[in-house]
Amino acid sequence: MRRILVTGALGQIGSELVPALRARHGAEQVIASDIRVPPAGAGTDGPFAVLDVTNFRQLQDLVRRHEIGTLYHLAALLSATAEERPHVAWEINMGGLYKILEVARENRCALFHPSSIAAFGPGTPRAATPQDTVQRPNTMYGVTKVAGELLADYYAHRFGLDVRGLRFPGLISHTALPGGGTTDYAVAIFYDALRHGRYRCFLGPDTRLDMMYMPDAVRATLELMEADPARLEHRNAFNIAAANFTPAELAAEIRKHLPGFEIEYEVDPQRQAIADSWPQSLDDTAARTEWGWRPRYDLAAMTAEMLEQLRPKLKLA
Ligand code: AKB
Repeated sequence: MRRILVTGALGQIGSELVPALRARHGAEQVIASDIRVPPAGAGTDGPFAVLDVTNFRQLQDLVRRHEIGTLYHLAALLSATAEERPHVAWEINMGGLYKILEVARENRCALFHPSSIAAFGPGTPRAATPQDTVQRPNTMYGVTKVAGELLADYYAHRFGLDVRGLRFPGLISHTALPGGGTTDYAVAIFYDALRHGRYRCFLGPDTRLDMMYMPDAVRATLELMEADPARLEHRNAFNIAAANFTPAELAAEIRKHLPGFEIEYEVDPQRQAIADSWPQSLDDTAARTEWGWRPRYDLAAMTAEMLEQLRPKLKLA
């Protein structure tokens, strides 16, 4: 079997996807890569390479040297950072994807490329957003996600590349922190709830968004990549949904475990505007019918497990 390369492996998704891929295929079969060097002690459970995804030669060399057959391309800037540094976001999110697609084409690799709820914009129906609908985002992150979906579709149709993708909602994980996203509050709230008993939220109390616990996101990724290609009509990129809540609802759920927990709101206008431009919920019927997607974690199950996992990590009884 040809090997697997994961870009952005030290990020929020990569930190859990790499171990899942290694458990399935063997540690030596999965090359983790990132532009950052892993912190001492981390990244030693299998091969690791420093990789700048915008450097075509470095990428090509890595893919050929390790005989890569499948790429999981996770390296990207998230929404809030992309809005602060739009030129860098274009360079990394689009420039990186274009080079990954070219390397995948030349070496006949399969490719997973995540999209996001950010691929939709203010003109999109906000509730139960259909799989195929208006996509006119007004953020740089969203623009790169729509363009990425289209470019991936182009490579699939024009060159027969097996490229697949998911529109991830906000992702929640106890393993790695997200960085620079609009949905990051839904992770930070757990740390502050356990450490300080209170949290100051940068989104307003009624900001409703889809969210997903990382084990569901990792399983969705693996299931999509293993799905029978003959059944896939969409490929790039499927709506998927699991939990759906507002900051106030998440706070209420945390309070069931930590009765004294308090939340206050100090809205960041930029991140609030980004969240308000996104759908409140996605219709994931296509994912359910084309490859059998079923979430396992709702708000209650995710909250209970996040608190249980973070207590020992934060050295709290
Ligand atoms: C972000 O907030 O930027 C990401 C996303 C929804 O794609 N978590």
